[in-house]
Order: sequence, then C-alpha cells, then structure tokens
Amino acid sequence: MYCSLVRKHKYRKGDSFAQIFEGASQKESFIKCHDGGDLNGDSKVSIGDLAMVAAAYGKTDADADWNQYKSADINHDKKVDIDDLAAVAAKILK
Ligand SMILES: [Ca+2]
Ligand SMILES: [Ca+2]
Repeated sequence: MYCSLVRKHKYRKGDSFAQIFEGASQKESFIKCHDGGDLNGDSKVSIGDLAMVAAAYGKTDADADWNQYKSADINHDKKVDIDDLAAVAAKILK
C-alpha cells in the first residue's frame, strides 16, 4: 500500500503559527492510501500480478496503449518501473 500525506490547508502569507499548526492537524491533513498490486483481480497479490507488472515494465502514459497497462503503475507516477515491481514484490513477501 502506498500512502501519502495530503494537505488540504493552503498556507497563506501572514498565517500565524497557530493557524499553520491547525492546518497541519489531523483534521486538515489526511493520509491517502491506495492499495494496488492485485492486477488480475483474484483478491491476492501473487507472482501472477508481478508477471503483469513485468509485462508492462517501461510503459509510460506517453504510450498509446497506456490504458491497458496503467493498472501496473502501483505508485501512480505515470510510468511502470522498478518501483512498481518492488511494490508488488514487497506485497507478495508480506
Ligand atoms: Ca492477483
Ligand atoms: Ca510507477
């Protein structure tokens, strides 16, 4: 699972420290997680999913057939590379 901190609060010039701390609180920020890795839809992450990422390896959103490979882009950085392979491999080992 990939998680990233999303800040909803936009800091403005002149914000007090109190406002900045408030903005950084749980209420204004949240962790967004996307669970990826199950590419073939069998509800588990296994070697078959890893093979699908491997098959899509090197694809980017600049490729005309990106739509058929984008599910292999586990971390949603618009390319399928070693990071995605590693993410799926890590899930298999878990
Ligand atoms: Ca699977
Ligand atoms: Ca990626």
